[in-house]
Amino acid sequence: MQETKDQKYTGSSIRVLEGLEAVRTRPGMYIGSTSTRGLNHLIYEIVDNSVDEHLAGFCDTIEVTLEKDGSCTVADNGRGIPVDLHETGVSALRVVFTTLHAGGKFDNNAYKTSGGLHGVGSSVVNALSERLTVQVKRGGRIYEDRYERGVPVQELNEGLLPVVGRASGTGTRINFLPDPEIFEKTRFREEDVRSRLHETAYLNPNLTIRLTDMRQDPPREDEFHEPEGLVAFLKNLNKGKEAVTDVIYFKGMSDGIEVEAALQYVNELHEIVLGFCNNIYNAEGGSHLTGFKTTFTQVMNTYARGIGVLKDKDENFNGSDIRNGLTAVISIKHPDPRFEGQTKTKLDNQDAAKAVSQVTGEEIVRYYDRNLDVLKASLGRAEQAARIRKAQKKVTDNLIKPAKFSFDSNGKLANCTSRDAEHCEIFIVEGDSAGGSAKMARDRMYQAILPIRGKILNVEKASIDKVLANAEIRTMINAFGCGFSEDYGNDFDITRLRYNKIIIMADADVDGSHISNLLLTFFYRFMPDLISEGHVYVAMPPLYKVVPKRGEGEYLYDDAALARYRRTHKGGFTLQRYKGLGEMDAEQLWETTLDPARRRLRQVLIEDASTASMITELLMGSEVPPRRQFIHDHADDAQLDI
Ligand code: 0RA
Repeated sequence: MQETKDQKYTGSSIRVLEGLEAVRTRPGMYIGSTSTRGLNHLIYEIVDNSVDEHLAGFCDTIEVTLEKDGSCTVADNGRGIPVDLHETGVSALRVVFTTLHAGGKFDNNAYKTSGGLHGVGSSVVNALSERLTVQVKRGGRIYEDRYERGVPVQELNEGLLPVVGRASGTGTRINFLPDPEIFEKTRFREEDVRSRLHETAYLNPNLTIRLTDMRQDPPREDEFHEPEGLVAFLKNLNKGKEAVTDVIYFKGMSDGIEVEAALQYVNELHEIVLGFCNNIYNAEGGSHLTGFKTTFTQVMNTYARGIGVLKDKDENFNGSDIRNGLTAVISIKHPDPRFEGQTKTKLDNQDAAKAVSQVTGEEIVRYYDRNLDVLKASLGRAEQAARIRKAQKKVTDNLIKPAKFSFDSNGKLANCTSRDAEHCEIFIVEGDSAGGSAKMARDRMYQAILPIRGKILNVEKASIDKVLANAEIRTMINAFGCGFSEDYGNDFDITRLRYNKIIIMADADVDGSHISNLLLTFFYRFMPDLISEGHVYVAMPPLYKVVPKRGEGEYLYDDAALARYRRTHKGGFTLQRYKGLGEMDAEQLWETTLDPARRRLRQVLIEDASTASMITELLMGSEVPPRRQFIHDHADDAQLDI
């Protein structure tokens, strides 16, 4: 084996190694993070290549297996990655797996069906895998190549891969084991993988994706095939909600860009509008959504005047009136997409806005001209929204003024002394008793405490006037100081934010996670920039305290840590399990949850497509371990702070 490795350091392969070394040094640049989310991303990188082969018209089935040994296998029945000699003198397949394509940064966003050697992302996965084996079935033979941490360990024969068997048909099978040196956790999360693969199936109606989790006993098998495509996706998003209109579906081409959309009004007081480009979700939206929203607003206002819902003297509905209760999925195919934004998921191409505008304009008119009853139901939602908006203007006007000056509307907020927002934090604490301890324990110069009793209002279910009348919500709006989204009639201004970190502190039980969910939903709807700009965190109190017979006691934050502790402390120790924050005294609360040097926070990210899974996902955000351990583990990973 030493021999094969030495062989590698010749000619062009040196460049190759340097490329993959960069991936190992800065994994976050290529897969977003090294948490479970980044780990799962490895699977999506490989699956996306098979999806490209499907889009090229040669593959209709993809099988994903989460293996017992912790590896993952992705197999497709496409043409098989080419194995013949590449101009560099080695098998084309090896070039695909050892060459870093395009300049990094979420490569999966690119459109890869332009006839080149697709397989973007394969080299990234290879670099981050302890081992990877790829088998290609072509021309009656099975070829194989193998790598360890991106370095080839399979000897070639005049540059060509060995034949390890015979079989009919064609296809590619890739098995990889994520490298524990890179990833904080190496167990794929089946629920996340399942929902992402299901989403992929919705976006590719002629594709079948199977997922088998061999780690479960008995193994769990799912098959995703969604011939109804986007319409089925939309129905799934609206599952359990009361429909106000049928599903409207259309598809068209403009300027070489394919535009597909599905929309439906439901009896809810908010909108869900999701954008996809080349089958990849755009968490930050972008030009396709702008194009859709602009034209949809125009067309609906024109109709509203046409059928007399709006009179001459009335002003137009605004965009969020029109989208009150709307669920929409806009999916485009673009030959050369560009992305911007914090996570490079915001579509930037201006021709996409034009194309979506044009197709939406034509198709919506075609549909509503024939479906007047649906039109009336849709406009009914807009009327309702406009009525609420106007009735509330006074309420919000009254609220805005105090919002900028008063910081405590009901006496419960224990504010911090400093006004230097950069260093200030506010803890939103579940329960009065934990709130009391937190007030005693905090660093009062920089840490504010806002106790919240019981369940806060579910803003998804309540009308805006109820939301704004809610004491807890008013206190938060007042305390944060930056107002709330113009979608709800205010004027959000993040530069006025008084705390750099907003930290949700709830028990690690069902009630606690429900409260976190409700708070996150409120932020997501009313102050989404707080999340997208990275100001929102979830505190993670420890689950256990262990005290050995001899030596120092220590806090453990999860079950894995406890298992590790058991392995390394055979001498016996006492174990205390914390059931809730209320069980900790002020000092313990400081040591474990408030002290910036020792606590553990999860930063909340906006990333997932469907709202339901989004909330669950939010709670799983990226993990920020205690400072010392963090600096030790990630000395040169500048992405996370604290
Ligand atoms: C380029 C050309 C050909 C196939 C592929 C790429 C290909 C790549 C991947 C990655 C995962 N599964 C894949 N399946 C196919 C076909 C070349 C030819 O046969 O002419």
